[in-house]
Amino acid sequence: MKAGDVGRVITRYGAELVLENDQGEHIRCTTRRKLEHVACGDYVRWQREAQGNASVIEILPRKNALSRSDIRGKLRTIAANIDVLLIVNSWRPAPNWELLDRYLITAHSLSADPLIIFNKSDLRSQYADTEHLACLEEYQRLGYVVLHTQASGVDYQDIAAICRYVAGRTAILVGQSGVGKSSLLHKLLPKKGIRVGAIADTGEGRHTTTVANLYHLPACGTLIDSPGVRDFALGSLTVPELQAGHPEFEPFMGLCRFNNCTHHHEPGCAVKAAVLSAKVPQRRYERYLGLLKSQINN
Ligand SMILES: Nc1nc2c(ncn2[C@@H]2O[C@H](COP(=O)(O)OP(=O)(O)OP(=O)(O)O)[C@@H](O)[C@H]2O)c(=O)[nH]1
Ligand SMILES: [Zn+2]
Repeated sequence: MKAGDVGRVITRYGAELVLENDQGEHIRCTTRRKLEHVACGDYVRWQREAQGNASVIEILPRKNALSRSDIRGKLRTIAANIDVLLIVNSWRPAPNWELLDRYLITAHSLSADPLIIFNKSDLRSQYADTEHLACLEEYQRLGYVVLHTQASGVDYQDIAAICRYVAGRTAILVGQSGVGKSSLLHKLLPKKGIRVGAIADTGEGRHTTTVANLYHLPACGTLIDSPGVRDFALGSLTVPELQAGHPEFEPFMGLCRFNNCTHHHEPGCAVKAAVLSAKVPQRRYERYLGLLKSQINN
């Protein structure tokens, strides 16, 4: 292979990476110290060294990157180039609407498309109360795509719908504990689709659950997953990010009396007026205030 080929990082164990090239071949690679931040999902340029081993020489520009603190408190990039956030919720445990809002805001700040998944549809009639259903309807009215799934079910229509949504793009699974992310992953990835598992089988790599892996889904989609990816740092949202992550505020941007209006206590706030006239959903606005308070207190 010629020098300077492009590949995508499909997994990383310490200093060692596995890349995949256009032909679907896997290449074990090392990386130079200055490229230490290379992460699963990165597109890189690599070359064969004189000794025969492969080495990453450049990380190509990223669309975005997810990071989280490691055990020493150092911020590390854990995945890059994410197009879709699959935000998994369930009826039991009950929906955490504030967490959902945080993921939606984060998706917006990453320029990634959110897909709101409501798993455990078999428990819906038993556990979804009218308040929950009203909340969910608000998201649909705002234009968010909502998909109902049953990871424990034998029907694969839901899985096919997720794959269609992701098609040709790279997704991650996020959501609170117990909603069924692992169950959905197992249903999404019948064994043959798990390329990294195949490497582990041939002894080329070690399989550890904390390492982010890139998987191929049906319909040419890609999924990056690891426990670390599932709960990447959600803490650091700025007030402008918070506001930009609320599409219902958009028609009123620039109409508040103060340029830097937080839509909280300021007089002449167009967003507050819109809440009073029911143009902005009351529940979303109240949760926005809660998030605003937690960001300011941070
Ligand atoms: N009734 C029902 N139970 C489900 C469904 N999907 C998953 N479960 C169950 O929900 C529980 C939690 O599922 P997991 O897949 O482990 O959830 P998770 O989101 O990966 O949880 P964490 O690993 O803690 O983040 C398990 O007991 C599953 O069997 C579903 O569609 N219906
Ligand atoms: Zn305002």
